[in-house]
Amino acid sequence: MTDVFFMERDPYAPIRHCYPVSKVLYHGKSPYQEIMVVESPHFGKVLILDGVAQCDERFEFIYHEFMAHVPLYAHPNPQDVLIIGGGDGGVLREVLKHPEVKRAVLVDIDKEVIEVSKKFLPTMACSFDDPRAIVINEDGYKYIQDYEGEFDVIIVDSTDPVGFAHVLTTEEFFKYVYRALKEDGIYVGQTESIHYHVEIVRRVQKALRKVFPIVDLYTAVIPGYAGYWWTMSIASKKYPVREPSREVTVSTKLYSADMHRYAFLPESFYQRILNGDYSF
Ligand code: AG3
Repeated sequence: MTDVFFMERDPYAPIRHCYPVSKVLYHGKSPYQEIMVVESPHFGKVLILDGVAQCDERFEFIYHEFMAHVPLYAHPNPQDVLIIGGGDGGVLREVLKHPEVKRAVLVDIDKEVIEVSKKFLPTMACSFDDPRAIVINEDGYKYIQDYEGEFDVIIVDSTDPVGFAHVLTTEEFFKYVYRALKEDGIYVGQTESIHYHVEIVRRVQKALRKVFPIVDLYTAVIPGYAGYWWTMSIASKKYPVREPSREVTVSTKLYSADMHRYAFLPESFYQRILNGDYSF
């Protein structure tokens, strides 16, 4: 074991994760953020943006599978998919496992995250050369404003809602998402943990409810994110989301039809979170 550690700077969590580091593989600064890739004995390579661990080789599959397959299987025929953020390529890899997908547009503001991921995280950034992948380096908040009725599924794989990522959790943004979706489209975004970030979860859920007729919350346990019990907010124009709408055939490590159902919170707990009477 090494004596060198990386201490995470999670903007909202009341604790700090500390990763043993055997090697710093990359450390740089893009116009948008500080980018780091370290090798940690238990986790493998870890991508760190502005001091916050985004994904690690060991457990990234959990987050990426649930971000991609819950909306894609709730939808009966997802052909056009938009990913905002997700420059490490993990969500893109999962999205492109669906043969129905004809086009996956990935809009990440920071080109350097994609470059660094291609170089150091090849198991995640392995699908950028797929002919169905289109990569655009632009601000997702601006990009989405140009589209109407274009996408079946929109996935927002953003950093925590601070700085340039904050607008991606506002009602104004969700109105653009609604417009950019086809008339039966589905949105998903990562919305932090239940116990350390419940106010953020509630705020985003309320904003989504102002815009979409069907809004729900599902969760996955992510060992690398402080708070662990991580939430994903989903909103749909037409299809119910708690069940897969077609047979699950893609190969995964954790996602499956019964895990899809299990990921959604029981109604009573969900209502407590929404109403603000889950306090501790
Ligand atoms: N994006 C969301 C990471 C949020 C982590 N936040 C935290 N630990 N406070 C992950 C990018 C993976 N593609």
